[in-house]
Formats: sequence, structure tokens, C-alpha cells
Amino acid sequence: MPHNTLIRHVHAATMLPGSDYGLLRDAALLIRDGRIAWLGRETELPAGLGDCEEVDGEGGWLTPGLIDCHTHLVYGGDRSHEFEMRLNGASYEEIARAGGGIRSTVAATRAASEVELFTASLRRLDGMLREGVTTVEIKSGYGLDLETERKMLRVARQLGEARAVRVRTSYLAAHALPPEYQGRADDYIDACIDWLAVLAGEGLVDAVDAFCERIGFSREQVERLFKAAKGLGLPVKLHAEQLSDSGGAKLTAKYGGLSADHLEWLDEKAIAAMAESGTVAALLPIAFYCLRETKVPPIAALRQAGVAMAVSTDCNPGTAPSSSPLLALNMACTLFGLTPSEALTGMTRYAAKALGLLEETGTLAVGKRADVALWRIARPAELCYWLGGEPLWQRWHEGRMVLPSAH
Ligand code: DI6
Ligand code: FE
Repeated sequence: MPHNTLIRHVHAATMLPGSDYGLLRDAALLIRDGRIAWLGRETELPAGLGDCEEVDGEGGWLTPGLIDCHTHLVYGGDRSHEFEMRLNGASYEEIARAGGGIRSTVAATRAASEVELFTASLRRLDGMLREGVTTVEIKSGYGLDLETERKMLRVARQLGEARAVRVRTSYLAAHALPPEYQGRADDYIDACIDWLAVLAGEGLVDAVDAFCERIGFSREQVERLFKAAKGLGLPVKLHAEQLSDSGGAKLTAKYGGLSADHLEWLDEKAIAAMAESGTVAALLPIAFYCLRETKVPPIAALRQAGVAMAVSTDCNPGTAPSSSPLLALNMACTLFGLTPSEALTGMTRYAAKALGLLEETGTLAVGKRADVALWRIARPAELCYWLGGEPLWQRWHEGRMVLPSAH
């Protein structure tokens, strides 16, 4: 049976290009069969819309459902003890040498059963949904062997079935070198390429990611992986220029990548290459904050070059222990100097672009999937201004209404 919903007495931040927030005041929005069927001024509502359930928005604001385009939401264990050790004087390197850091999460993720991993990850996902998320990207990368990478990706898919949310997976086996490949990074990349073919064949991979860094993988190693991805028809993206200028963003642009992420050390030439290839710059201010970084991504130059900037949580146990997209919005403004309109665009329209989903979601426009958030706020900037809070009132995913308390 078709399910129609008419949301009335709202203002809409459509996030369509052309003006800040794509504002539409005194609006109404009609959802029909999971898509936005009509959106406009309430006074211009056409007659004869047929039977529909009416929702009175009481002067609240509609935005596209938020899109978190870079997360490591599926992992085992936690790293709060390392946080404590660091504040008691241990350095990040000392902790890593003692078997901590990414390796400790890898050990915990390998040890966790699929059900344990699912349950722990679901709690984090629910935190995001309570803040209006309707699409989330989830990476593997704490398995570093075929079996555990598969387990992570399967859990990511299961999360998308358990909740009203769209999940896009990224294969991130090239995240760190596992202990069993110590000193054999090239062999490990060969293995990553073999596993990619297997997991892509199982329908578990939507995109391919890697960590291009002195402490991660070299440009040449990442390029081999990207070639394999292209051979399988999969889009690529990259953790690039987070701790040093390793040339990762330029490489991503060369392969027509969806996004290059972090980018604190991005240089001018790479910005031009990203503008040319339409690669999105995904900014991750929570990781910047937690690592107490001081070098800010070149926002003014990205803006000037017309590179689309997305904003995301980077939710992970090491450098961004948060499942709060609203916190990421605030930090994108406070730490990186994005305007609230740019930040919100970065978690809607440009985040959709970063996942190759702009045809489907990311703005409020007729024909798109009805991924919609209704907020109890006085103006859209409030979503960036307040640190967290609980401003979400209702959320629709593909037209299905889910109350924040009832995921
Ligand atoms: N960059 C990061 O900030 C995270 N991964 C990456 O490539 C860190 C992940 C972790 O410490 O667990
Ligand atoms: Fe990351």
C-alpha cells in the first residue's frame, strides 16, 4: 500500500546550491512511496494530494537526513585506557610499541564474535541516528586478515538491515601493517588485492580506501591497490595528508576518487587536481581535535578552488571516539572556520557526493529519496552552534518515519 506523508508548518533548509542553506520558509513537504513528491510554500500546496498522514512540524526545520561519509564505526574493544595512559605521561609511540594503538583494536576485533561486534557497533550507530543520520559510510580496516575484514563488512551490512539507515561500505584492509606481515608491506598489499577480489565478489564492498602515510602505506603501494579497485569497477577514496604531505590527494584525483579525507597537509597543486577531478575534500575535525593537531586544512584555498568540502565524524576508537555528527559540525566551524552553511552542506549535499549518492539523497528535492530530518530549532545555524544537545524531533529514511527514541 502506498504510504503518503505530508509534513506541514515547517521551514526547510533544502541544501540546494545557490544560497545559504537553500532556504524555503513556511514550507510543506510531501512524501510518496519513499520519495519526495512535492516541496514548496505551504500556501501553494496543490489540491487533490489524496490520502496522506499529516505531520504538524510546529514551525520546526526540515533538512536532508545527515550523511556521515567517513566512519570506522565497526570495531571491537575500546581504547579509553590508552587515553588515560597518555594523560599520565605515556606517548602515542610508547603505547603503540607496547602493542597498543591500532594493533590493540585489531586484536580485539579479531577476537570478537560477529554478534559481539554487531551489538557494540549498533550502540554507536544509534547515537548517530539520534542526531538525524540517514546514511552512514562504514569502513573495515581493523581485521587486516581476510576473515576479520569480511566479518567487519558483514556486520556493516547487517547494521543497515537492522536500522532504517543506508550503509555504504569501504574496504580499508590497507589501514595498517598487521604483525604477521612485519617488514613485508609489499606482500601485504598483494594480499589486500587478493582479498579485495574475494570480498567484492561477495557483494561486501562499495568503495576502496587506504591510509597513505609514513606510518601507513606509500603512494606506490596505494596506487597498486587503486588499480585493482578500478579493475573491479569500484570507486576509490583515501586517508590522505593527515600527518604529512604524502601526495595521496593527488593520487586520489588521478584515479577520479570520490573523496580525499583529512587533508591537514594538502598543498596547492593537489587542490587544483582535486578541483579538476571533482574529488570531495572530507574534513574530520574531531580527529584533528583529539590528536591536538595545530595544522588546519587549507580551507580558504579549497573554497577558492571550488572543491566540495564534506564534514564527517571519523568515528573510531583511536583518534575520534565520537558518534556525534553534530559535534563534528560544531568543530568544523570552530576549529576549521567553515561557515555553518558550509558545514551543514558538508554533512548533506557534499557528503552525498563523497559517497556517489547525490542522485539519491543529500538535498531536499522532488524525486529524491525521502531522507529527511525534522529539528526543534529556531534556525539552521543552531545545528552547528550547540555542542550536541538533542535537537532531533523526527527522522524519515526513504519515507519511513522513525522517532529518535524508537530505532
Ligand atoms: N587515521 C586515523 O585518524 C585513524 N585511522 C587513520 O587512518 C586512526 C585509527 C585508530 O587509531 O584506531
Ligand atoms: Fe579515518
